[in-house]
Amino acid sequence: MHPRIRTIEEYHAAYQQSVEDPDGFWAAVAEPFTWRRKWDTVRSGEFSPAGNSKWFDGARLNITENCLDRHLAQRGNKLALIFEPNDPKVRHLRLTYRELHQQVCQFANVLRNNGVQKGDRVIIYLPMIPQLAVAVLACARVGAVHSVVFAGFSATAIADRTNDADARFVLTADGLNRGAKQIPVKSVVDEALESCPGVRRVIVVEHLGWPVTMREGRDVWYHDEVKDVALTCPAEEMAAEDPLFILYTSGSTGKPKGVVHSQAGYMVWADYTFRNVFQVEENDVYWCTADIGWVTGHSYLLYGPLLAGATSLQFEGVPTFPSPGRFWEVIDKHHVTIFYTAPTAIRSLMATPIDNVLSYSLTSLRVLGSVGEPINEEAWHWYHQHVGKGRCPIVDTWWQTETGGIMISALAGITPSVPARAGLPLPGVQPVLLNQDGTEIEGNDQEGYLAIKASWPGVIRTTWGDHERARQTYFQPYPGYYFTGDGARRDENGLYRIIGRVDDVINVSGHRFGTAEIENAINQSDYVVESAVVGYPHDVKGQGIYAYVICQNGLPTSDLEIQRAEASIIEAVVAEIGKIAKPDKIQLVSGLPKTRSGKIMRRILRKVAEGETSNLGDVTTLLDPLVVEEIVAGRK
Ligand code: 6R9
Repeated sequence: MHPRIRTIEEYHAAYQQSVEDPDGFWAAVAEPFTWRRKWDTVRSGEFSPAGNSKWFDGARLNITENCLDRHLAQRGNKLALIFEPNDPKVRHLRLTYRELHQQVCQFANVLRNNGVQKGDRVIIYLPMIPQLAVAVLACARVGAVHSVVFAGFSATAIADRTNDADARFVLTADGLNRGAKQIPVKSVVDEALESCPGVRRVIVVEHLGWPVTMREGRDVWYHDEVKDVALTCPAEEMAAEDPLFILYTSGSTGKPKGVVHSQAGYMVWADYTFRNVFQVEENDVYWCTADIGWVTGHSYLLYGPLLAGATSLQFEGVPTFPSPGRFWEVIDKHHVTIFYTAPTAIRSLMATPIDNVLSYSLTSLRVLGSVGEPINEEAWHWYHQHVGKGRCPIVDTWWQTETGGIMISALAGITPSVPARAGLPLPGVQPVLLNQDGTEIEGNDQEGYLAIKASWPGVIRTTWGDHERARQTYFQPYPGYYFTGDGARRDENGLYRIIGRVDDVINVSGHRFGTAEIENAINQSDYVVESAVVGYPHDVKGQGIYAYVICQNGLPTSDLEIQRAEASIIEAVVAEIGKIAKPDKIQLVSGLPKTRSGKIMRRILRKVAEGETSNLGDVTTLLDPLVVEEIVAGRK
């Protein structure tokens, strides 16, 4: 394995070198990878004005040679992937590095035989089964740009992403298991592709053995295609800055944007952060509970662990099926040593009887991780005491789809791990707190907008098809900095505490949604004239979605009318985005609080949703102050 930070002194030394001599620092980190050709420059490009960071430019490589081929000599028989199915009665599956290498090569050959070429975009809408991991790596092997769409998104969401990425290939399955539910995935894809004329080929993996409609000339079964292909597949040689993947994520405006990551920088960043944050050892069994459809699954279920030659567990199911002890049962069953999950999962399990966790030994655990949203102190302590039995350091990892990997976090057992603090920045990360006017706030015990001062290997390269959008979102608000969209506090010891989004993004169970995106969906309902969506504190989800909606024909009066309107609103959101974006509360209103210039005063709507109705601030600039009284009175 590559060298790793092992003491606090080594952390400080590495950090200092990464700031003073970034080229030397990152060249040394990148050295042990398999390169077809080394780089000409370590870092180039700029944040401002172009927003065009480049890392290891001139280098040539294939990331799957680094995830798989280079481990074969020493770790060929080591487990790469452990797959734990949704139903505990179904036998688990284990793949060694040699077996995973072969499966990826076979899938890659199937892609090539079906016309996939370097640079083509491939949409992957697969459940959390081994073929999802294999398919992602197969795309990387042939140089295709994968774009995984979480298999809970709606047909409309798939279609939007497929068209935005101009993808001609889709990989999917017949159906999926999620707890007690089974969902017909292929039929969702069929519906989506009615509005995607560019798609030429759909490759379908059989998982549940369900009947599906196969469209002649477009759809093929994976098991038919894989029959006669070779067991090896030469890897495509990629340039360092060629795109590796697109992952769509929500912002404060418009449709989700396709965040683009590149080959070399992303690889170095995923590997470096994985090894150092989790302090991975050769015999660890590592489990990240995120779906590969989110960035956490990309960087820390798949790429990071495989680059590091670790054993990664992939779980198809949900934390509460068949019982709320499932996570802990899986940890004991596979002797998991490092466990990485989200605060929302912890909170939902905390709410169930404590015996669900106390009846498992959990003695294999060594390191615990958290990601996706701030972890509240109560959840932190519960996790520490009942899961970690007081002896496992917790790494609260702050990062974003756009950052490619972890930015601020404890290094397990090395740098301080304090409840409700993400902690210190990783080497290479220079966080700053900014004032509204963009000046840096010096010193500790301070709060401001969180921005990053210098480029790091995993920084977003562009938003697919629209570089200007990336520039305007991340690099223009505060020239010279990458703007995160989060607010943060630097405590008296210099540890960072992430407060939450400062833009119109809501974080529901660790998943990002733009308020505008949900409003657009709600407005698709025939009942709706206008809507405004805000987040509010939610015990389990972190934030819940509160929707204020003005209906056609004024306020409905009968219960039946209200129910119909609400059902139609929910249906619209499920159809446009998916069940995960369903509003938690809907309040039908006759008007929204607007300024004279017509701007909705979200501050007021947020306060009402939070229940802080006694202190609404200044409402005198409102066009119609009476609206506020009605909204307060009708609060859900
Ligand atoms: C990895 C991931 C990013 C947003 C981010 C922030 C929130 C993530 C956090 C956290 C506090 C943490 N966030 N990790 N907030 N503490 N440890 O979640 O990416 O889906 O793009 O979300 O999530 O608000 O800006 P992504």
